[in-house]
Amino acid sequence: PQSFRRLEYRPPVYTFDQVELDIALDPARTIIKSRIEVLPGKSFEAGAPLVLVGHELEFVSLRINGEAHRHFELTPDFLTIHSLPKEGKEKFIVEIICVCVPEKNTSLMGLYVSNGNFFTQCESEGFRKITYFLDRPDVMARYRVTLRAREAEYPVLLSNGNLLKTEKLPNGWHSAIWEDPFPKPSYLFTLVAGKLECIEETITTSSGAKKLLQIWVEPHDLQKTRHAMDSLIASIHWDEKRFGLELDLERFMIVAVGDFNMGAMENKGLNIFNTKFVLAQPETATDADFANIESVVAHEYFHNWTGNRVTCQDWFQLSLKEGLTVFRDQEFSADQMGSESGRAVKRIEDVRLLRQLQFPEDAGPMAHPIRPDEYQEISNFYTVTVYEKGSEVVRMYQTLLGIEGFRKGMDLYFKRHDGQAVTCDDFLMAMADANGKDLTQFRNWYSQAGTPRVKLEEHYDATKKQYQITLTQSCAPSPGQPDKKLFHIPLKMRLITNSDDQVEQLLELTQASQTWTFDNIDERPVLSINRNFSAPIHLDFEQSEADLLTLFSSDDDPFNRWEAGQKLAMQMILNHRLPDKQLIDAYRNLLMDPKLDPAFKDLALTLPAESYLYEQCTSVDPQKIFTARRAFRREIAKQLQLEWAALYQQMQTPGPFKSDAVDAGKRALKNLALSMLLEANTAVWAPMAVNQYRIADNMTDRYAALAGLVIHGAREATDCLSDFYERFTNDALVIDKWFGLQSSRPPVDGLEPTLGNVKKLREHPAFKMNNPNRVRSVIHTFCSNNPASFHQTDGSGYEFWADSVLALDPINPQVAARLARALDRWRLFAAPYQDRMKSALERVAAYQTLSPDTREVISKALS
Ligand code: DPP
Ligand code: ZN
Repeated sequence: PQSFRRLEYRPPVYTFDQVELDIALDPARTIIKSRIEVLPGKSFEAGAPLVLVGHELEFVSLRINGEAHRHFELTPDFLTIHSLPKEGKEKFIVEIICVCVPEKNTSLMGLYVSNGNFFTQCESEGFRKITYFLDRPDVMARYRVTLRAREAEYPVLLSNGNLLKTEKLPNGWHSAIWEDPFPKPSYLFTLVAGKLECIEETITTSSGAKKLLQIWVEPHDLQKTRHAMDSLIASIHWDEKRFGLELDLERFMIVAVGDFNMGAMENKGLNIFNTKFVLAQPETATDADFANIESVVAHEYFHNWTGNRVTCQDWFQLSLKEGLTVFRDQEFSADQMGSESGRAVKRIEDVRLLRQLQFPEDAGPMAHPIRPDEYQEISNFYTVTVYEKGSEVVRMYQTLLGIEGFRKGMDLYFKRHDGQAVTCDDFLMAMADANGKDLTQFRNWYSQAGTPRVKLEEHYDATKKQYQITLTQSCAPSPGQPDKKLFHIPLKMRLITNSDDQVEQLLELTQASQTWTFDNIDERPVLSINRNFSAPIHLDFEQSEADLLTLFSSDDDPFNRWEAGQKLAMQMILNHRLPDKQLIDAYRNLLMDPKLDPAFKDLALTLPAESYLYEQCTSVDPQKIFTARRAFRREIAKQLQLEWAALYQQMQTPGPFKSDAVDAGKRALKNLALSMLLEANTAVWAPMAVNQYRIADNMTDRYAALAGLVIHGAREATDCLSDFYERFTNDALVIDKWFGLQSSRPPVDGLEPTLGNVKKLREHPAFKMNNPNRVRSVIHTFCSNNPASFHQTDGSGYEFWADSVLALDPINPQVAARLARALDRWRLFAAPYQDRMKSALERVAAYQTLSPDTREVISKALS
C-alpha cells in the first residue's frame, strides 16, 4: 500500500483562481461542469502537465481555453493534461464535464443521497468524487456554484457563501447561484438540495453588521432546533469577546443530515451536521446531548477562523486546526457552565475522555504524533490524538504563556497568516514571537507520539525545614520512534500545608531529571501536582493513601481533588480490594457537603473506566478487572445506601424543566444515586426506577431510569424497553439510544450474554447497515464500550467484530476502519484473549478486497 510522508510535501505545480461549477443534480446521474482558471503554482516548471485527481467519476469531456483538448491521460485516479497553452506559464481556462452517481454512494464521501436529499462531504478527499481537481488544502480558490434540480423534489438549493440568484427552468427544474467571497480549499466546498425547512435569526455582530443565521432540517424536526440556534449565537458572541474574531459572512447556515460519517463539518458558511449534534428537545435529548450539541456547534463555528480563514498546508497539519479548535470549544463550554466549579467539571470530563480513549491510542499500534509523519489513508487520522491531545498541546501554550500571552500569539497568528494554508510550525512561531519565548523544545510535542511519564520523588527534611521534589521524565517507544527527545512539560503545583501559606507555582520540566527545593516549610506538606491536568502525562508518584485522602477531602484544585479519589479507587480495584472505612467516610463527607457542586460529586463517585484501568496493567484480564471494579462499586453502593436514598430525594428538580448546568448537575447526581441503589439491591429499588421512567418529563431522567434497569438486569427492564421503543418509534436518534443501551449491557448473573441480544438487534427491522449512527449504536457500542461482554475467553466477541468489519467495509470504509480499531490493544491482554484477538485480526487481514482504510488499521495492528 502507498504511504504518504510529511517531508515529501511539495507546493502545488499549478494553482486555481476562480472556479465555476454547474451541477445538475440527479440521484442516478449527476452532471458536473467545471470551469477553472489555472495559474502556475509555487513548484511550477514550464511544460509541466496539470495533474488532477478524480475518483469514481465518469469522464465526459475536456476543453482548454474554449477548445476541445485531446492531450490527456485518464487513469482510475488521475486526469493528466499535457500540451498546455504557452507551456502553462500564463493563466488558462480548463473546462471539464463529468458524471457521478450519488444514489449508489454509500461511503458518504463526495456527493450522496440521504433520505431523498442531496448532501456532500469533502474533507479530506471527497471533492475528487465530485470533479477532477487539485484536491489539496493548499490550493485555495473562489467558487461560484450553479445548482440545478427538479423543483418539486428539491425545492431548497444551498451552497457556500451568498445567494446571488434563483431561477425557474423548463421541465420543472430550477436553479440557484451561490458565490463564496472567500478563497477556500476544496475540502470546504459543500452543497445541499432537498425538502428542508429552516428557523432563522438575525443578529448584530461586534462591528454593527447584521447577519442571517439559519438552521435547516427536515420539516418534522423544526421544533428541535432552538438549542442549536442558541448555541450558535452564544458561540458567535464568545469568539468576539475572547479572541476578537467576528463572523465574516452575511449568512451562516447549519444543515442537519441523518447519514453522516462524522459529528459535523465546517464547510464555509454552510456547516453540515449529523442530526445527533443538532436536534434536541427535553423529551428526546439528554443533558449530555444538549452539552454535546452546544460544543459541536461551537467547534464548527470556531473553525470559521481556525481552519477556514487560516487553513492547513497539508493533511499532516490537521491538528493545526483541530487541536486548536477543540481547545477553543472546550474553553467555550467551560465558560458556558457559568461558575468556577462548572469549569472544573468540564475539565474533569475532558481529561477523563482523553485518558479513556487517547492514552490507549498513544500506547498502541496506531500511535502517532499530533502531527503525523506518515499515513496511508488520511481519514484514519481524524483521531483522539490529533483532536484531544492536540487540544492539550494548545492548552499548554496557554499554561506557559498565560491567557493574555496566548491571546497575543493568536492575534499574531491571524495577522501573519489570514487567507493562507500554513503549518503547525507557523502556529508555534506566532506564539513564540508574540511572547518572546523560546519554544524550540516544545516542538517535540508535535513530532513525538506516546504519553510521557514523569516519575516523582519527594523528600522532606524536618531539621532544615526543607522540602524537595525530583522529577524524571521518560517516554516509551512508539511505532517508528525507538528513542524520544525530552519534552517541555508545564506542571502546576502547590504545597498543601496546615498554615495554608503556599501559593500555586508553575514548574517547567525540560531536562531528563530536575530537582526543586522549597525552604521554610515548617512541616511535611502534601503535594498537589499537575493541577488542572496542566500536562497530558502519566504521573508515577507513590503518594501515600493518607496524603491522597487529604487531597480528596480538601485540595483547593478541584481537578486534583477528583484525581486523588480516582487514584485511590484505581489502586484498590487493581489490587482487588474493596473500599476501606476511611475511603467510604471520605465519600460520605463529600456527598453530604452542601457547598459542593452536585455535578462534581457525580464525577467524584464515578469510578475510572475499565479501558483506563487496562492501561495501568502489563497483562490485562478483562473479566477480573470487571469483577473487581463491580465489587468495589457494589460496596460503595451498599455502605452508603442511606445517603444515596437521601440524595435521590434532595436532588429532585421540581417545576418546569431547565436544561442549565445547575439542574443538569442535580439530575446527574440523582441518577447516579438511582443507579447505586439498583446496584445495592436491584429488586428493592427497581419499582422506584420504573416510576421515574413512567413519570419523567425529560429524556435524561427517562433514559437514566431505563438504563439503570437494563444494566442491573432488573426484571422490569423488558417491559420498559418495549414501551420506550413504542413511544419513540419515529425518532431515529432516540431509537439509536434504545439500540445502544442494549448493546452496552454488561454481563449480569442469570441473564443471557449480551452478544446474543446484539446479534438479534442486528437483524432487527430498524437496524440499517448503511446508517453510521445506527451501526455505531449497535456494533461500536458493543465492541468498544462494553468491554466485559466483548472480551470473552471463547473469542465470540472477536468473531462478531470480524464479521461486522467485513460486512461494513464494502459499504462504508471509514466507519469500518473505525470499528477495526477496537482490537488495537490486543497485545496488552492475557491469554487466551490475546491469541483469540490475533486470530480475528488475521481473519480480517486475509480478506483480499479490504478498503485501504481498514487495511491500514489491521496491518498496523498486526505489525
Ligand atoms: N468535521 C470534522 C471536525 O469539525 C472535521 N473537520 O472536526
Ligand atoms: Zn474540527
